[in-house]
Amino acid sequence: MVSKSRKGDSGKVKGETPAKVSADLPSGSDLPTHYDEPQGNGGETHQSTTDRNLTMTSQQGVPVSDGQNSLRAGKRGPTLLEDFQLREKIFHFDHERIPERVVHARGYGAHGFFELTDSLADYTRADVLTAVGRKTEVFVRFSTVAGRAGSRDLARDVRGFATKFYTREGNWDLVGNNIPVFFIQDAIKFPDLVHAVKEEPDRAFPQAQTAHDNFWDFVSLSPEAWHMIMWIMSDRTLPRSFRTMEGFGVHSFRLLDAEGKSTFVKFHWKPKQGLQSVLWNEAVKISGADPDFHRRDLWEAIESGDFPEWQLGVQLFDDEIASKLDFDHLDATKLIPEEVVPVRIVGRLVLDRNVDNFFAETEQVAFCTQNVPPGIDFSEDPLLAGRNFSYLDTQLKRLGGPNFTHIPINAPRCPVMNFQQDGHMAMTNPKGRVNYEPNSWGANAGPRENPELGHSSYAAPLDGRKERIRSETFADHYSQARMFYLSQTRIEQKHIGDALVFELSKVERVDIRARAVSHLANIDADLAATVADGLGMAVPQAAAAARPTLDLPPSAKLSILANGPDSFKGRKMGILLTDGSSAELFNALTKALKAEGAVWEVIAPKIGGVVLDDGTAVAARQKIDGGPSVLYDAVAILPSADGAALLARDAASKDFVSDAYGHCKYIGYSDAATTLFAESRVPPDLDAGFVALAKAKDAKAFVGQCAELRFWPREMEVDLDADSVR
Ligand code: HDE
Repeated sequence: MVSKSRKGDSGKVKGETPAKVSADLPSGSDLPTHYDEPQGNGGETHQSTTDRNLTMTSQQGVPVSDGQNSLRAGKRGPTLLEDFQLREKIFHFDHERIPERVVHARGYGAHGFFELTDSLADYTRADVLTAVGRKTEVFVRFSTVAGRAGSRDLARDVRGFATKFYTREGNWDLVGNNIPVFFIQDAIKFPDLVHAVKEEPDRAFPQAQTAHDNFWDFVSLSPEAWHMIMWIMSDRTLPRSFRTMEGFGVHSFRLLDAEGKSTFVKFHWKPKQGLQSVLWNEAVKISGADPDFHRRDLWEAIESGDFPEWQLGVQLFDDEIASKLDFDHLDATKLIPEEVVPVRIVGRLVLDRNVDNFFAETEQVAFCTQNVPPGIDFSEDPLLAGRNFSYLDTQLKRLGGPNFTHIPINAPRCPVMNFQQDGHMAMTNPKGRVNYEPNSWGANAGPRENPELGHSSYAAPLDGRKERIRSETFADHYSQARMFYLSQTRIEQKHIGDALVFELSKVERVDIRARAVSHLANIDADLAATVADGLGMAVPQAAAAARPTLDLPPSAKLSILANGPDSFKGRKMGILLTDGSSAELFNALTKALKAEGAVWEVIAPKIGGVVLDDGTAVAARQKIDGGPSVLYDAVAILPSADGAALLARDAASKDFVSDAYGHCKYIGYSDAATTLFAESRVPPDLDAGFVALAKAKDAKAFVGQCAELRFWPREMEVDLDADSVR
């Protein structure tokens, strides 16, 4: 029997793709369907095959004849429980999710390698840090902390920067952040910190942000958090890209040489792409325009062959240097300025391969701070001690059993030999009769301990009373917060003030706002006054401080703007075109961008693209509504005269211009673009951030100018809050 394709049915015909069918199928067509074929595979988008190698199977390897129709008793009768194919497919689907990470749930990873360029053999016996030229496979996962796995990329938040080195001596996980200090000094406070920052438990919002009462309540009652507060209110928490962030191991670790001699070490990642962040107003708009902004950026850079690269730096110091510091290096709320202990560059990290599958690799990767090869060891930082417990424990919950090291992304690349066995999902139990030690099976005895090669801990002399107490060397909470603030450029200081005012304006309880500002009074009087003014309140009395704030020398390395790139390489320009745009300008601009190693996207009134004035058709990457200027580092606005008149009537086009202006971007423009500017809240006297593109040669100069990334003087003109820093 042939039944008719009903309206609302997919109307698919065996062997045809739905697209083709829908294009060809007039409504009410009499084309035959598969509905009368009890065993047919539905003829959906896939054709059936007779090739055994291409044959779909169940998880048990049983070939599947029809994956689109369940087994039923009669065409319109009940579905049968006997249908093991249906049950297996649904069963597997039901269990696709694993618990998301309790923090750092949203993340994105890539593969690459680490190459050692300078040996640390004088300090450590770790192969990964002594074999110059050795390339060690790595997997890196970047993340935000507070939001859930589906939250947006550009939340104001610390970024995780976790690296798994698959060394010849086992996995080394350097699980760091893009900020060198942390909120708290003792691991026992971590659950409170995380509860306070995440969504409030009764209402389940706000998601992925610190701008709410619970967070500011907690930190205003925790003076130790205030150095970190300065960092998270800075542009560090709004990175332009994972590629433009630094990374830090945060804690002091130890390097151990063959004799067991210890040297303290702090690890740094320095991006070759230079540091770069976005503005808050931009971040808010990017979050709507492209919630996947950072993951897309990393994916696209790697796919295009523009492999991001970082240098690995180490700060090495011993007890003597440590004893001369103004603070205790075991306190994770402190950093060691590079001016005090210089960073020595010892290697490079290159990310050159995207994952094949996000879940299998990025979601299942299990970082553990306690994964260290021989020659690397821990300091007595109490935060690190807590982490060394937490990470292993959390994997059991997330990955369901003790054999998560058998999952390919977590499996060491060197031999793994021991007598551990069984458990959920065991893939590789030891072979043979022996599964214990000591044993007397001679040549078949299996693996043995190796005191010479094996990991050994630093023989730290210990003494002390067992008690719950914080060292008085951890008591200065404000001096480095002040140092950080004073190390920023004026623009960056303004952004910190703006962020504090923004966040505290979202706090409903006035007493919490006041308590927060009382800490600022210990950090910088001007900042406290600016923020109090921004909140419309009087400056409160300074919070009681255990130690007076010291005036430490500023450190230039702490500023993003002082450590930016010197070219537009790896950046993205948005080029707005219309029909009739100048081919000469467009070609010259794209040539200059290519020469610079930059990329571009064409934005047009229609996604089908435009026809330039020489008749060339150019495809668009974005329709104007989907490609706002916040997605680009700089923009070129090159409409024809007719095109500009058209765009001047379009809200999205006007936003494109006014946002690029408001976000201090460099704007290249054709003569005709001024018609659009006149309608787009741009003052008639164009500032020096606007670059007229009349001739082909102007394009090169424009791209050169874009190396500065932003035309900062404009910020003083476009923001009411700028009055505070004039
Ligand atoms: Fe984490 N942290 N953390 N953390 N952390 C986790 O481990 C924890 C801390 C960091 O991409 C969890 O596998 C405690 C500092 C990163 O998979 C968990 C304490 C720093 C990632 C955990 C800290 C970090 C995590 C959640 C205080 C910077 C993501 C899922 C003692 C140096 C790794 C997981 C990835 C993830 C615990 C503090 C960085 C729960 C108890 C300080 C980059 O184990």
